[in-house]
Amino acid sequence: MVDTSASASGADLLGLLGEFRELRDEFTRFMLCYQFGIDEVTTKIKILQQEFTHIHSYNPIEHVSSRLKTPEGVLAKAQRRGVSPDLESVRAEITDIAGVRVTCAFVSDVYRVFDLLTGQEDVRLMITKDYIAEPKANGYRSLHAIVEVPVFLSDQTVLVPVEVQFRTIAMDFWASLEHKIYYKYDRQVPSELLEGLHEAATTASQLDADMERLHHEIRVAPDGTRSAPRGPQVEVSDQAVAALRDFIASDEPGAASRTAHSGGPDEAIDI
Ligand code: 0O2
Repeated sequence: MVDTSASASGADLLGLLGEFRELRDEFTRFMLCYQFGIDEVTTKIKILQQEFTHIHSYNPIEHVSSRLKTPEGVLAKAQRRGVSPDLESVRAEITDIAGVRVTCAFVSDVYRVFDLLTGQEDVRLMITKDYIAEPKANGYRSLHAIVEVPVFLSDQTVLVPVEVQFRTIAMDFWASLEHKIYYKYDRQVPSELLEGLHEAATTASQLDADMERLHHEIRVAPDGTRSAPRGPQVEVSDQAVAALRDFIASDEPGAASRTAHSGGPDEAIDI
């Protein structure tokens, strides 16, 4: 005799396993898009950093870091927020799954990098929170932006929100300490410590203002000229420039007869 109940429960189990696998694949794809969003934004920031160093001989970015919320963290936040229990709603309402932090030396650089990133044509600025202009009650300062960037997959383009926090070194120092204290005291921080943190935030803000002023003074010489630029990482040799000049000239009328008399691109030229 065949045990139908056993085979039925076996089929149920297989169905359940299949469903579980599908859900895992869907959640993995969902999370992966946020990692790609982080990669896109991080690449953009690094390109700005390198281009700035080459063209303007100045690096406005000290440090770039990123974090992807854990899948458990995403669900916990969605539940706390009362988001409808489906991934589409989570996608629409939880905008800090992907996070990038850009640390600059000076406040002016914070705004400059923010403008350069959010001004790019494939970056859509969704939300800005300027906690530098208006610090939080505890003293927290940073410039937050939720930006949406396109991620090109093999079969579709997905628009991924990424939270980008722009801050100075002093703001970052303060925020890391405040974060540690907050967790050490399990969010019940003694009031004298809160006061101390607030004072430290004011000191950090003053430090930012002083550093900005000094930075401006050393960048601009007494005669109004900018200080000597740092050497670029990519060197274009005199020979390469001469070769480029010959290359461009080769397209001009009469170039053939000129090159017949020239010693070629490797010929030594005094510049
Ligand atoms: P984590 O692990 O750093 O990501 P929400 O993002 O919805 O929770 P809100 O208020 O809508 O909260 O967003 P907001 O104000 O833009 O803050 C988001 C993030 O900014 C936080 O993320 C922190 O990283 C940072 N932040 C905001 N306020 C403070 C603060 O007072 N102290 C410190 N140290 N960091 C702050 P998470 O999700 O809290 O943490």
